Amino acid sequence: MKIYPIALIPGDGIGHEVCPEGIKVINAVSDLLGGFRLTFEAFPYGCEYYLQHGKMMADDALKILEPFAAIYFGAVGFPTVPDHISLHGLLLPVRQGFEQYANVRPSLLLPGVPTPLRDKKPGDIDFIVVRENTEGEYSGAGGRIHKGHDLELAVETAIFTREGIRRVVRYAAEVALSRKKKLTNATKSNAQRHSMVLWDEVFDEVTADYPDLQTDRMLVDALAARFVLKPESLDVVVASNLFADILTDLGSALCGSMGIAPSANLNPERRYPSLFEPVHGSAPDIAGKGIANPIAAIWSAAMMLEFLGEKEAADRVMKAIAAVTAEGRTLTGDLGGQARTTEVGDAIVQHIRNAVG
Ligand code: GGG
Repeated sequence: MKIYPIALIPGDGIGHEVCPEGIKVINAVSDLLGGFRLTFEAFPYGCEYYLQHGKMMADDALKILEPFAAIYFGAVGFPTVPDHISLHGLLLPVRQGFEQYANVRPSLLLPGVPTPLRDKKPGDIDFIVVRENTEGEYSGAGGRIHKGHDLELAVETAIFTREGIRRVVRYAAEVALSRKKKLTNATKSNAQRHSMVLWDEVFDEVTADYPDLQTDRMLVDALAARFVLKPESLDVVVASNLFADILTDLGSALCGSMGIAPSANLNPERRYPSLFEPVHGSAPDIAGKGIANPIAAIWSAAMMLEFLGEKEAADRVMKAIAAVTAEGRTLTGDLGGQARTTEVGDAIVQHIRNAVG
C-alpha cells in the first residue's frame, strides 16, 4: 500500500468547507481502487492564526511542510487582516520557497454548466494557462517612502529572470506537447520594453527546441478578447504571474463559475512539495453558510492525485465531477442549483462508487 502524507491547510473562509469535500472524494476513490492512501495532517495557518500569533504561519513552516508529498490548500484572506499581509504571509512564501514556479490552471467547460458565451459548448473551451508563479509582478520587491506625506511614493518592482522565464516556458511547452501542441505567449512587450522583451526573447529561445509545437505571441489585452471571442483557438497559454492571474479569472467565468476552477502550484522537479488549491479565494460573503461550490477543490484534489502518480484515481474523480454537472440535479447556487457544499461532495462520491469497471 502506497501512503502519501499530505499537509492540509484549509486557510480561511470557505477553505474550511471545500477541503473536507476534496478529502471525502479522495478517500472514496482510494477505498474503491485500493493500493494507495492519502493521510492528512492539518495546519491552522491563515488569518485566525495571524490574529493569535501576529504571523500567517509558523516561522519554520516551510521546514515543517517540506517532508510532505504535497500540500492541499483551501483559500487565504479574510476581512480581519489586510489582503496584502495575508497573501504575502502565507501563499506567496510557500510558492516561492518551494519553487512552485508552474501554476497550472485549466479552463474546461464541463457538461451541463452554462457558459456566458453564446453558442459555445463543451469542447469549445478547453485550454490551460501556465502561470509563472515565483517572480514577475508578485516578486514583493519595492517599498514606500514619505509615508503619510504629500511626497509619498510607492515602488513595486516586477522582477523577471532569464532562468525564471526559461523554466516556466519549458514546462508550458511540455504541457502543450502532451495536448494539441499549440503554445501561446501572453506578452505586453510593446509597452513593457525591458521585462517583456526579455520574456519574448526567452520564449523564442526555449520554443526553438520544440519544432513540433505551433507557437504564437499575443499582447495580453488582445489575448483577453480572444479568450471571449475564440476560446476554441487556444490550447496552452504561458503568462507572467499577474497577467495569468487575471486571465484565469476570465477563463473561470467563461467556464461558468469561479467555483469550479482548479489549480496546481507545481515544483516540476519534485525537489519540494507542490501545492493544490482552488483558484477561488475565501469568499467571506458566503463563508460558514455551507453553500460554497466544492468542485474547484475536488478537481484540485484530482490534479494532486495525478501529480502523485495516481492517474486512474484522478480520471475517476474527473469523470464523477462531469457526471454530476451533466446530470444537473446537485449543483450549488453559483451554477444555478440549490445544493449544499456537502451534497455536491456526496453526489461525486456516489458517482465514483457507482462507476462500472
Ligand atoms: N485558493 C486561492 C486563494 O486563496 N487565492 C487568494 C488570492 O488572492 N490569491 C492571489 C493569487 O493567487 O494571485
